[in-house]
Amino acid sequence: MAAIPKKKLVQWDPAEVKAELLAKYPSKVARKRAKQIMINEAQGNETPEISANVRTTPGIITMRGCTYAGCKGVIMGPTRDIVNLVHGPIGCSFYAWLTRRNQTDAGPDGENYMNYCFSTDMQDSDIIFGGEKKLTAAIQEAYDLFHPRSIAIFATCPVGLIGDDIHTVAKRMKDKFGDCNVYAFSCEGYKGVSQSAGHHIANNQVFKHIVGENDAEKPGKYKINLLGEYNIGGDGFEIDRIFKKCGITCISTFSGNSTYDQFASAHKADLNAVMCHRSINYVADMLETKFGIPWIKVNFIGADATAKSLRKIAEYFGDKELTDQVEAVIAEEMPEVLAARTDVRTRTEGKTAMMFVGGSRAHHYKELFNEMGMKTISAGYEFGHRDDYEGRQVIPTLEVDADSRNIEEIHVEPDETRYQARKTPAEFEALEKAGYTFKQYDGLVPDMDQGTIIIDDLNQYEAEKLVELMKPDIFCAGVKEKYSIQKLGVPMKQLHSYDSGGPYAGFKGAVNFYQEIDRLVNSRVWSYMQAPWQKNPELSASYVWE
Ligand code: CFM
Repeated sequence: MAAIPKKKLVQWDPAEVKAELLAKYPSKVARKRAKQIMINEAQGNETPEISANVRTTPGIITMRGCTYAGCKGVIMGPTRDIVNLVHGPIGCSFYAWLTRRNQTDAGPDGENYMNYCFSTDMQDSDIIFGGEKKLTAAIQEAYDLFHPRSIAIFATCPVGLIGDDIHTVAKRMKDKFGDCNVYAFSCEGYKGVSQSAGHHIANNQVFKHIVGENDAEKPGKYKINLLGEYNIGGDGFEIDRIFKKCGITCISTFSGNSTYDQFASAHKADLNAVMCHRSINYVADMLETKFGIPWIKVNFIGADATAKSLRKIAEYFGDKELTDQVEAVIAEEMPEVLAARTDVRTRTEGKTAMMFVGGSRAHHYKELFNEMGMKTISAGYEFGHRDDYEGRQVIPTLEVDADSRNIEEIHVEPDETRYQARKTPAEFEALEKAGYTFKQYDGLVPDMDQGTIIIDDLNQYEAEKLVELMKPDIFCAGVKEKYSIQKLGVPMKQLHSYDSGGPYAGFKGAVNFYQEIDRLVNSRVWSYMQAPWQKNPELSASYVWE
């Protein structure tokens, strides 16, 4: 690999960059990847729509995770009082053991199993003779030790391959205990093309087995659920602080810093605010159909976006008391944010960023970079669907392929006793006439500038090429990308786990982010780096098709 020239190129041609990214691939792979690389606003691009949520080509080092990761780690991981028992080899559990930095507050009861790692530790003999007995014994052991109110079982790849019936085992144990809800997730790693399938499997089961279980009235005047917020690096704590200050009651968060009872009471809220559209939009739809709770898209990443989202929540309730309080909170919080912003902008204005994260952050964090005067020149998702790029209007046109057919779609009807319209048709109409939008998300693409490059399921090779060609001032992705990017001389910020930083949500989070990014993009330390092979290239090879 050649050392990167120190001097920055001022301009790059997106069509040339795209051609360069594809140049080394065999033609079949190049054709497939071409559909996943989009020059924004179709400048000289034959593919006005992006191909997404499709299988990764074998052999390509994808940034994606597996379906089990999406189910066990992402959706169920942050709930503290459910024992999450993994049925599988120990490696799968180790991988999912608190590496996501989803934080929790142990709560007044102190019931918190987050720091434990529960696994059946499957061995060769279990693969040959079946693992159901071992699973039964593990569930019993967890119950005897902790008496939790709920045990969730997660299938890893071998469980699906040998055909252990985890759902029957779960049902049997639930009936046996009587005071512990036991259910299972068929979330084998191979079940879908990415972790996105795991989100869907997890959410479906939470909806079927938990939501609606607790009908007790919850105190609070303006009751909402926050869907798709996972309290990474304490983001959820900052959002909760702001809600409390505004007088907004959060009945449940799916699933940052959550408890079993929050899910069970979710139907008691009057509005669903959706943060990460990718991981949970279908739950918002199901909550609306079954219980009558409308949903809106919000974003608490970025101080301006936070203020906008708070105003949107207040407008829904349409109560002067709440509106005044929200305005007072914004007025109180913003001066500190603006002071920090003005300070960093003298150094960050005009710098460039690239972001390749999961299924929503590439969009959300663009807000923060905008606030710093920084331009996002290339971005994309690991596992976003077309609606996350292009907006929800494409959903009816999405093709159902063999992989998506694998994931259960729950058919939901209005609940006979619990369905309740939150507003009269006239009230909804008045809101919509005033420009209020429910159930709307426009996706990443409309927010990206013309000529920027949007890439789905970016891989290791393309990431390095992209950095080499476009030379961003900062690259944001995950730990798998971190060190190879730094070795290219470019600062790298993890936007999954936040490295060891955060929170970045809300007002205080924005200040944190400005200051950290300012330090990163204005430090020259990485540009002095040279990897050993850049100094002394020892090996060179070429592909057979060259
Ligand atoms: Fe939603 Fe997430 Fe994301 Fe996601 Fe994730 Fe994550 Fe993410 Mo890592 S739920 S899609 S599966 S916002 S773990 S908290 S950072 S890839 S962009």
